[in-house]
Amino acid sequence: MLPMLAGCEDDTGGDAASTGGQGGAGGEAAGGASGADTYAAGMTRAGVDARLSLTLLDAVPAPPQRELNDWRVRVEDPSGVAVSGCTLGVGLFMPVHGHSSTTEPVITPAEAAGEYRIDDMNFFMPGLWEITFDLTCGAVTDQVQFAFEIAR
Ligand SMILES: [Cu+2]
Repeated sequence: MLPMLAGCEDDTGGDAASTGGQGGAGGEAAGGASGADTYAAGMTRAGVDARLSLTLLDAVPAPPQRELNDWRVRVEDPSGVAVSGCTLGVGLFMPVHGHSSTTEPVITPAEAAGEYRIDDMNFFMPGLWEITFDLTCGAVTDQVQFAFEIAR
């Protein structure tokens, strides 16, 4: 564990610089009080520009938990048709603490159209994590965000 991350474990310091103010761009269909999504296999989230959508086909473990997580996702157009040949970027971020993850997820195209495996997403501490997908399918781009509360 990196020393700089140790401070994240407690939020008791009232004078800790408030880094709030970002996030919240996509808050539709939020389930929890903290803006967290409620995991369900097959849940679909529209992109911020409504040009592409992403379905979270399944997550292992489910619901998402601490340490390494493997997801399977499918890129779709707004009518739900799978879109092939896309490039995905995946970002993991803790908005409350202002830091990302320590490792890069591994993204692998799957055999089925529009499907990708996202392996080794490391939610290394409990709390709210935002998972942001940058999708590029030819000339069409969009961004899809999920947010899950990771338990201790
Ligand atoms: Cu943190």
